Amino acid sequence: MKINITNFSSKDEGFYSKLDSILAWDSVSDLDVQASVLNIVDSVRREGDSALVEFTNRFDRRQVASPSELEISKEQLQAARARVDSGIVLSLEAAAKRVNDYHEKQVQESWQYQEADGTILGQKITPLDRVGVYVPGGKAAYPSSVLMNVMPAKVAGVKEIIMVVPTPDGFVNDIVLAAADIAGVDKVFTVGGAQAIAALAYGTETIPKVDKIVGPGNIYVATAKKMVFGVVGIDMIAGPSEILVVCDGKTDPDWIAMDLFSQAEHDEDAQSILISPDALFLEKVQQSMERLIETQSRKAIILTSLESRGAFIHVESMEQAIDVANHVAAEHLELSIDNPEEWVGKVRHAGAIFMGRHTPEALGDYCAGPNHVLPTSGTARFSSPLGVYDFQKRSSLIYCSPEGASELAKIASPLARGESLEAHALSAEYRILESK
Ligand code: HSO
Ligand code: ZN
Repeated sequence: MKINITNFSSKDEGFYSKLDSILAWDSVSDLDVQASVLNIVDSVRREGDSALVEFTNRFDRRQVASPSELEISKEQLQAARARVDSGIVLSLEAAAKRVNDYHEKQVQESWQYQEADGTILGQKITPLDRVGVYVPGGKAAYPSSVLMNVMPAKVAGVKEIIMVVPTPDGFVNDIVLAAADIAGVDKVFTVGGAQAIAALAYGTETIPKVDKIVGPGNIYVATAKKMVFGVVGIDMIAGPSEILVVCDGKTDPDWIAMDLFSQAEHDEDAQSILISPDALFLEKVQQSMERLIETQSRKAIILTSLESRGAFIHVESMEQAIDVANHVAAEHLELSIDNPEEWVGKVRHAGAIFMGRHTPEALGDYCAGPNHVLPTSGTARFSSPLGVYDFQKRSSLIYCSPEGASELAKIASPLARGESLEAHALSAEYRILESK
């Protein structure tokens, strides 16, 4: 079957503006959505459980009578885990172990140093007390995302992890519950949407108030997260997933076709881009895609994604391929080339860099170890993958010896007087030793 994918070349006139036009992603939330989310968030903040139950019954088509029915017990999590195919459980356990081991390298330690006069300065690291993890329901329910959001919080030492997951028509995915059990989630509630975000942000009689909310969600969830930011911390507002593959033309075209499909199958808005200095290779991948699409269970989603947002870009050289990759700042960058270690130093902007022909994004999505929650929509220019550092915070430490205080006061006092803050000046000056 023919696939109409945008094809262009770095030699085309206005190349970068053409590129920018296919990257453009409008993430501005809709005003109607904002109005309804504001109403939901405000009702849950004021009325707590009663509003939470009412919205849950309305939006998820449930008949919850008492808020206590919203909690999934530890026993229910274990029962779900027992129902899941043992091969899947083993893979979840193996993935959890690898994700844990990788994230342990990210743990930040407190530090301090002492100056000659005895003054001590430092930084104290403390994990967050309580975190909420939002897990989408329905077709976007990814057990792997449960691991990726929960494991770094665990490694950071977060005391309590609360997971929320919508259960439309009462349906809950057993593999998601098994993943929650394996990752060590403390409490699970079957609520979703903006009402779940509000419940986590403000607390209700049943849902404990958290300090930070992480995890992906639909437009209602994203809008609610933006709204409660400041009351609680949030991770990021993720856009559709993207992959950019740079290939020298020597990888099996079927492999590259499938790597592009693997991103496209996530949703119609996902974006898959292939860049190569080898024009003939681009044609071969096109042929592979046209043959392989027929075998795909998510064919319709893949086609919409590729035809609306996909692109093949022919460049003059590998240098130029990397320049374009830096311009895109993709969530996932595959360097499907002979010597990725020679080129990786030139990559400045990418959420995750997959090095070499044997490193498809799919392995990183599930189990290599690094996090799959990554900056999207070009935000890799200034932000990083979700990690342990998102669940730890820093406090500054200052201890002044009498001599140290006296010396610092001599610096501080003129500055305080320059700002006309007399109490500051005096507070510092009282500590000057000679003046006593
Ligand atoms: N590629 C997705 C993560 C994922 N893939 C979950 C499969 N399951 C966003 O990085
Ligand atoms: Zn994926």
